[in-house]
Amino acid sequence: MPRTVITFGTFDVFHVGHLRVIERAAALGDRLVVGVSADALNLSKKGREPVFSQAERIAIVAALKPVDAVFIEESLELKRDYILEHQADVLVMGDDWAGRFDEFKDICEVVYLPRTPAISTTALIEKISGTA
Ligand code: C2G
Repeated sequence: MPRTVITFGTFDVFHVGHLRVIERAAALGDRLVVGVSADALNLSKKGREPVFSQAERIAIVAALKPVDAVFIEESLELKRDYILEHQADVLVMGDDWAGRFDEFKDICEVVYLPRTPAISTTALIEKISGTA
């Protein structure tokens, strides 16, 4: 049986930190499925509209070589359903989420990877807009 890895994220203003977490997630299995946060979910999570729409963000993530499948993550509460639906063996998240998804250890492995230092969508937006 191929080992399926699942990860989630907004992936707005796609940057190398996003790429690195996706590459490292893919290396933990044979198949990588990525849930890309819906625009409405991002608004409720971060209190602002993403720079790129969910259609644009999903197109970027789907085009990446290590990514086998993508879907829209509509709600944080549906994580268990997504894991089961995609038959994921491993859930991978950056360590800014450390401990937050331990409740899924009954259905899959849960791995938190160290974030890539010194880069974030928020920092990029501030740098580009001159507010940093
Ligand atoms: N990331 C990283 N290094 C960075 C920035 C981000 O490793 N410098 C990782 C995050 O830890 C996360 C992924 O990239 O695993 C996507 O980050 P975001 O787009 O910020 O996603 P987030 O809003 O945390 O959404 O259901 C969970 C959420 O949808 C996760």
